[in-house]
Amino acid sequence: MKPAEYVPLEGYERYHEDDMRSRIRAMANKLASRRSIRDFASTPVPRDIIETAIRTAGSAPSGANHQPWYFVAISNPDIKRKIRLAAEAEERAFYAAKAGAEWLEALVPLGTNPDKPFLETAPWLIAVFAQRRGGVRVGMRKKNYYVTESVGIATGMLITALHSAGLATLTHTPAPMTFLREICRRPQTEKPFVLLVTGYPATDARIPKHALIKKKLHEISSFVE
Ligand code: IYR
Repeated sequence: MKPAEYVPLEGYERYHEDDMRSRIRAMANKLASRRSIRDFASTPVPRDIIETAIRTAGSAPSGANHQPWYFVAISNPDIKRKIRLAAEAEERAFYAAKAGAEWLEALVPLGTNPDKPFLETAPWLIAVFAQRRGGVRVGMRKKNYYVTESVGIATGMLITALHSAGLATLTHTPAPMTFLREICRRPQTEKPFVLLVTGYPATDARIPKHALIKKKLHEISSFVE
């Protein structure tokens, strides 16, 4: 095995501290305005914007740089319908009993139910898959590392990229999601991770008040200096 090879760091930008403050504040405000949306407009979103968002997600850090993710972006109405029907079937079982009392109680403030019309209304569904095996190049069959962490980070970056373009998202996780693998024709070695719904919010979109409760900085962090 060849030892590591190196190249100089390129493209890094360093800012003065006052610029850092205004940049990080602008980012904080922009990201804090993100809301998960369930009321989507059917307005189309150009494919190239979704492509750029996925390219952004693909730049995420990952275990051994194996990039253990795969994204299937769906705008086809027939496939969206298939996904809606399969997801709603799972959700009906979930809400009927499978979830259990504590979980259902936790969902009450969100007002969610088994009906998922947004899976057809929203212009794009992005199915995110996690690859148990792969490597730094496509087609490799090595073991992947920190798969969940890596795909979680990539999904966060995907949401952030879409939000920066003015697109709303919903991280949707019908359980189990195995139907996604079949509908998207992905191999057994890939695990459906999340179904990201994206598009413009409907003009009359509402969000649950519950979503506005955010923990304060001192409640989520401590500093050891
Ligand atoms: N997957 C279900 C239930 C659900 C679970 C959690 I945790 C949520 O934060 C929201 C919903 C659904 O989509 O309705």
